[in-house]
Amino acid sequence: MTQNSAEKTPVTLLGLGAMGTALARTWLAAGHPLTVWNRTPGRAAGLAGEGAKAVGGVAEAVAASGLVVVCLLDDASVGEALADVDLAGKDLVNLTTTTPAQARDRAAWARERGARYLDGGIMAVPPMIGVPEAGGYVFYSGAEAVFEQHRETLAVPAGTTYVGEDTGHAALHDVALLSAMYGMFAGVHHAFALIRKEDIDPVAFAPLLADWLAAMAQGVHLTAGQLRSGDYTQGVVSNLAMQVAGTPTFLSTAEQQGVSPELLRPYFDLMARRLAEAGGEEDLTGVVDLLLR
Ligand code: FVH
Repeated sequence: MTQNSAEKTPVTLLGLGAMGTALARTWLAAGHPLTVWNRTPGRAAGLAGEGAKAVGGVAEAVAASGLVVVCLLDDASVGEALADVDLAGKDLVNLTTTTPAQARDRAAWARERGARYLDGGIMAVPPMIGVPEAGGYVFYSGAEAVFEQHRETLAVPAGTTYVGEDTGHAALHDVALLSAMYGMFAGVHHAFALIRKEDIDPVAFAPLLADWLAAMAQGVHLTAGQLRSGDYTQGVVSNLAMQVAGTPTFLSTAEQQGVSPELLRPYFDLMARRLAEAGGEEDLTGVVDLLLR
């Protein structure tokens, strides 16, 4: 059901950093009555000029709306900001990046104070907020009733992906995707280091790298299928024995190019361990099991 302007859900937003400010602008543009609070009040001035109600106290901000969205630096700042605030009857949606355990603890903390709780993990940077074609979205987990009731309002800044009642799962999805991103950037940086001292234009090299990574990213589906079936030899294209045999080439090339192997070597060590334990017919998927403690 689409709300007309007069029925738009009032929103309170706590936190006007780079992300909070971007979120705020989208709710204002969509016609939601918006109350904002920030620890450093000066950051609210611009939004007040755009139609937000900027208040000086966090309790006043929370009292203004049934839906309270929090986007602060970290979990500690959420606890600090809301320590003495009456949350009874509120729907608290926390978009602050946390660990899964912090999200679950924060949900219990909110319940004890009479609030319903939904956790969010933002898969976007501020310029992607309010730009649907940029592809940004937010993982949500926790109280499904809160998600359903506010789905339309939550979809204003970015897409929404609900990942279940376990409150920790939005944070877990968020951190898992970002961890994969850091692994990817580790490889990207190693690749650029390899060509850095040569007469190779990094700008010309970049599309080759990006296209290769995009093609190889399809491998996550094969990995997922193998993890689900438990058969890591299923559909193998490049087996582990062949890949481990190739690792000296990568390490020697790094040596010859004057590049530290410190990003590659830990992964190669895991590949060699898995080869020793499980044989060479598998894919790389067995490394997942080696990481589990
Ligand atoms: N910006 C990004 O690229 C990422 C994208 C993915 C999601 N993250 C997470 O979003 C949360 C907020 O990030 P942000 O970009 O808005 O961060 P800052 O610009 O640094 O603003 C931080 C706000 O938190 C307030 N704050 C800090 N400590 C406290 C505290 N103890 N009590 C109350 N408020 C606090 C700070 O207030 P002030 O310094 O202006 O007074 C800002 O409003 C974050 O979890 C990212 O991981 C963003």
